[in-house]
Amino acid sequence: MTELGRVLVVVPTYNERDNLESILGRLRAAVPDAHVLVVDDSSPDGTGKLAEEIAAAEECVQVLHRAEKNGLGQAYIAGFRWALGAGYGIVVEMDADGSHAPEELPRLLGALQHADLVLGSRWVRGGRVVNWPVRRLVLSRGANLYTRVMLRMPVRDATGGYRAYRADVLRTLSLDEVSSQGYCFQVDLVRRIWQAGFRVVEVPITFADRERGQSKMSGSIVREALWRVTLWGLSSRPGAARRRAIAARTPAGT
Ligand SMILES: Nc1nc2c(ncn2[C@@H]2O[C@H](COP(=O)(O)OP(=O)(O)O)[C@@H](O)[C@H]2O)c(=O)[nH]1
Ligand SMILES: [Mg+2]
Repeated sequence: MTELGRVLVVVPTYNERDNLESILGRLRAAVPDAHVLVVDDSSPDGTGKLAEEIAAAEECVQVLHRAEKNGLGQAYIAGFRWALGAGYGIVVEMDADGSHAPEELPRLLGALQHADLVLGSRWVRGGRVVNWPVRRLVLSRGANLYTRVMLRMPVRDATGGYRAYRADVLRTLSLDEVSSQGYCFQVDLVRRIWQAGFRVVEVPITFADRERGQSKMSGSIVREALWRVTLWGLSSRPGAARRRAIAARTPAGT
């Protein structure tokens, strides 16, 4: 419990059986008051069943089961709705695979006292990435550079998934309109929140590559991010709104 209310950590899972117990144990030790919602997309490896077993033993853990793998973004939207319905004051995003150290969460929560959204950032001074293959480093740096330029948004790590939101900020968003499925969901939310004028703060984190299980990153996730960021960027250029207004006024056939 903080001044801002109860904390819910939303942990999306797809085939994270070998990681779940460890991450939940570390989280419990690091932030004993936090509650957890595991959002599992019917993982074939039985992560959902394991989550149920943990939830039966630990009151602070709950599970949201989804019928099929529908992307990280939609799993988070479902988790956010659940969190807002249950009246939490702070909603945290954290991966299940150990890349986001629960021991760093108190620092993110501390920064939220003076911010509306806190991003755990790999790409600010003091941020680090451990053991990531070069192609992932290049992808992350490239994606963040492209995002920064296209959206003219002064954020160094808009693609990361270790964050703390004030629930009141999530409440102002039309979650129905967020159609991002994959990891571009992260860019989508920070963009909406920044454009609405809320305070977005980055705090450095050390991101370590997973030791067990497999990454779900894929070509289609990268392609979705590329076309969506391009579209958002083009539609928010100065003049774009004016051009749209002029087009709307121009009679058809002229
Ligand atoms: N529920 C759900 N979780 C997902 C999905 N895709 C990825 N995840 C989870 O999101 C987190 C980040 O995914 P990960 O594969 O580690 O991505 P990477 O760190 O970028 O390689 C992990 O906890 C995954 O289990 C999905 O479609 N549905
Ligand atoms: Mg990962």
